[in-house]
Amino acid sequence: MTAQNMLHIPAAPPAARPSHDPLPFCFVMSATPHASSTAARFVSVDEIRTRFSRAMSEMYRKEVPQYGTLIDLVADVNAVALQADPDLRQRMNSSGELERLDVERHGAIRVGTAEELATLRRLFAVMGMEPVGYYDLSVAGVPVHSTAFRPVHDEALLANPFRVFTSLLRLELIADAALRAQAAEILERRSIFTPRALELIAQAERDGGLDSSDADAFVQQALETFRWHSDATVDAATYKALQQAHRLVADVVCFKGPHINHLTPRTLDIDMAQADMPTRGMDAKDVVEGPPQRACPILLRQTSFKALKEAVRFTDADSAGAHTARFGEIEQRGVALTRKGRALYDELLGLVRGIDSAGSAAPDYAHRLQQVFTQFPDTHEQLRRQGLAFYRYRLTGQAQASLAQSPAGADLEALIDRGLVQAEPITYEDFLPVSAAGIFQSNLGGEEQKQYQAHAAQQVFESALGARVHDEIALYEASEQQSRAQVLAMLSGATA
Ligand code: OOG
Ligand code: NI
Repeated sequence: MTAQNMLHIPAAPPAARPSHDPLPFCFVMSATPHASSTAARFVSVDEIRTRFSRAMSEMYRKEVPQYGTLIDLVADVNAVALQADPDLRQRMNSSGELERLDVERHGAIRVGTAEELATLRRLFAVMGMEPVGYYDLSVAGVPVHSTAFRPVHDEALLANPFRVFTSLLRLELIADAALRAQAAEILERRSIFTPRALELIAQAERDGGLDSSDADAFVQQALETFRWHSDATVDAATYKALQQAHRLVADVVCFKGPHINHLTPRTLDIDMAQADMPTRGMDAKDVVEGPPQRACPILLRQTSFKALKEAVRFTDADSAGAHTARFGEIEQRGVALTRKGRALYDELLGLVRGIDSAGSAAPDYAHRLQQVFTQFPDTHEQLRRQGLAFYRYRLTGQAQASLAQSPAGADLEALIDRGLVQAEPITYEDFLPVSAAGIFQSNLGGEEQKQYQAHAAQQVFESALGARVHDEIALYEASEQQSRAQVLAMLSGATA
């Protein structure tokens, strides 16, 4: 038996919120089937999420064939990376991430109204996905604010970490009052969920889960919300007017639903994947967003192929046009940073981007990024000891043997030095606002740079959502803390 499966670490509770909080936590269904006989027939929320993520991937592969090419490229790059780096393979294997790698991906959608967002929250809850983090993108000239729906417990993340970056349009940022009213009115008229999807969500909430065939029906019905429709719901003139307000406004308002706009597999070597994209006929974005290449990857690095121009039809009989929204993206994930680590990341990134208003479009951007980030420690030992990144503690195989002979003390550092405990980086499961803005910008087609006098409006977002979002850093803190307590309890001979 390995130290890992001896530990049986229970799920971390969601981060606590102040009690004066007017909004409830989002409704969460149990990640494991209930013990009662009626509930035993339910499939786990992890299983529903896995089926849904697979179905989305199949649908998107048909809708955007280049996404299939990207999946193949990433599979090849990952195989090469694992072969070239046996330590990486070993680390990913011991953390359980090797198995999740092939199923791992995130997607993104954009909605127009509070009601749409609140219903999405309920839909994602059926699959064990909860809103994590608040991202204000208005600062980067994109009139939305966002959260990511994702699993929050360690075991659920290992089972399938599928995430959906979800943005709510901030109509109040459209300057022209008449156009704003028109957009709101168009959005009011649409219903983005099928009646059967709504019934199944209500059923899952009422009964506490879905059985296998209802889960399949739910996945099929939910898929309808995210499907691409080439028939716009407006005439060509309305599309054009909304597009002039911001291309994103047209994308959100003029269609039947929030089509999935990209899906993103996880690669182990984003630089290799980026270099390979053109050789497979993909028009890659110029720079990789996020931190530079490092020995110890931190947070998240992302790049994409540019959005495709797709034919659409407007409601005026003979009016055909084109819309640019859907693309493919790849990501490389590194260790999650503490608040201190994140502050350093933001500071260094600000230094690089602040120099030049062209931001990441400046010609020597990659070089300057690399230079400035030499100030960010790049060994796991330093990152951990300086409190910059999060780690999960485990007993090593050696610990079991030594434990039988002599009990150990409670000094974690000493235990690590003696080789009884190992610290393994906790993967960053979230997104980065500056990077997300870069991904938005590069995929709207054209040079979309608008200035908004807006500020973060997390409370407005949460009241639209009908729930508070989790603080992502608190989730990592809880995971680290729990693994530390568990290891120390094991070593002091207490039963875990
Ligand atoms: C979302 C862009 C953000 C990411 O990976 O940072 C995103 C969008 O374009 O709707 O997906
Ligand atoms: Ni993305």
